[in-house]
Amino acid sequence: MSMNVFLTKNRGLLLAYDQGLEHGPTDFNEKNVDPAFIMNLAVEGQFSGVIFQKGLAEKYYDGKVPLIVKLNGKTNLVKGEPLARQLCSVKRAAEIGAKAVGYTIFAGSAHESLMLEEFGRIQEEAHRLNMAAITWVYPRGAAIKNDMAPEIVAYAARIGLEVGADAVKIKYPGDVKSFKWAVKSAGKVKVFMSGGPKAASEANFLRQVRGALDAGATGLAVGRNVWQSSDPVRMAHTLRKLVIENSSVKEALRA
Ligand code: FBP
Repeated sequence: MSMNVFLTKNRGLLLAYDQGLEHGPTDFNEKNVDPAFIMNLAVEGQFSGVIFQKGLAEKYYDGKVPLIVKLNGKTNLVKGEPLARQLCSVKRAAEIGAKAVGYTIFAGSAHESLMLEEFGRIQEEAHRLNMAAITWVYPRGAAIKNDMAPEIVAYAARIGLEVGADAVKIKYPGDVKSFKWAVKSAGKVKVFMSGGPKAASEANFLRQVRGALDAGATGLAVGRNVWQSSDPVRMAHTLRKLVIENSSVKEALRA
């Protein structure tokens, strides 16, 4: 299924806002705790898509930016091997207006088979309804010693291809060469770099994004590095220059 609705010049910049479930409001401040603020940011920041859980999408989605509904999720209150089960049907996501569904697979978890099986079903349903299926592949659990190790990141990318995803969201392992191998391992699947916690230096974060793009990534799915920024709209425009306009870090910072 095509990711085209989320792409400009074959690139995409997605705004992630499912952290309220994954981490709780500890990630938020007075402004960004309000999903309406994020919806406005998605529009003003000219994002290619916005990612919400069902609850936020039902109450706050305004139809102005393509929607991805995240179908599974978990809190961080439960310890042990990670498992995130389906919380919203593909049909319901389509009714709310989603053009794609998102689903996290914790590869390497003792429960990974449940998530692989669930995603398999979701992918088929999504494609029947003409929607793209995006998977966040996060290697995690006691068996995973280092989720940023190049071979683990490449494995995550390959899982996206094997399970029939249209796009896969993975972490940046820190260098272009390793990410290039991950992108190659993903084959025809579009690869999105996952943002991560707010970086100490904005320039460093931009350099990582530039590295991911140089390695062949389609784009970036980012949350905290934008909405925790002191000027989220400016940060969004800087990232847009980098991702969509393919500019250098220097040019993007000048804009
Ligand atoms: P961020 O850019 O804020 O990292 O968002 C990307 C994301 O994948 C979210 O969709 C998700 O909630 C979060 O990261 C998962 O974070 P963690 O790696 O801490 O579980």
